[in-house]
Amino acid sequence: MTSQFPYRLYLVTDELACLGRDFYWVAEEAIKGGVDIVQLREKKLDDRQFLQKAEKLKVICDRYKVPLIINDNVNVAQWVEADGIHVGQSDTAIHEVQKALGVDFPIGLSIEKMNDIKDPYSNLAWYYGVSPVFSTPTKTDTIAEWGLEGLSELKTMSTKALIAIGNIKIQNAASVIAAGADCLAVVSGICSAESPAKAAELFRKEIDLGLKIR
Ligand code: TZP
Ligand code: MG
Repeated sequence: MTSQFPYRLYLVTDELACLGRDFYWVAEEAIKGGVDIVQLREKKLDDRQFLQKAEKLKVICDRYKVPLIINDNVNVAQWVEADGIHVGQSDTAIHEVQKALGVDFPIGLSIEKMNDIKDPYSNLAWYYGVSPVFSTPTKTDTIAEWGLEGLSELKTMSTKALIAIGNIKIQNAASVIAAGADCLAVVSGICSAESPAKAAELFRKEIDLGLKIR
């Protein structure tokens, strides 16, 4: 299953975290630096604004052949012919999303606690977002952090690709990979970096290091 998720560095967008710089510039720089999958996640937009952003971001992602995943919006995912959709535990239920988009449409699912993988529907997921590995000011309505030990334990319980999210920085990236993450999902560590390209490049180096030491 993990082999069907070959991506290593997952940019999750947040326009606010771009600190006033052009959103599309940040995304493109991040991709140039080594981001190989992108999720559009903008909580402050209405449906029309979200769709417009998705359309523009899709053009950039297509140019670099990087998949675009849409956060919790079935209509937008369909309209822009996204490469996948991501839902959290309190979003649209994963089986409803699958019903709407079809069995072949890739769906990422956030896992907030061990019990979440006991839900039989969780098996429909393409990957699990391990949320949050570390608590983060970017998203404060979270239950509890997994920590490296929780992440490693989850790895032994599931064959799904595990995407670590939550305060992932260049400084802890290698240890999160070594603990069992297949991919790192990053908001502020890339969007707020002085050079999003350089940050992505450094993340990729740490990911390679983490893969070697695990
Ligand atoms: N889900 C769990 S933590 C998080 C999301 C969307 C935000 C991660 O942001 P950052 O800035 O990389 O800590
Ligand atoms: Mg959500």
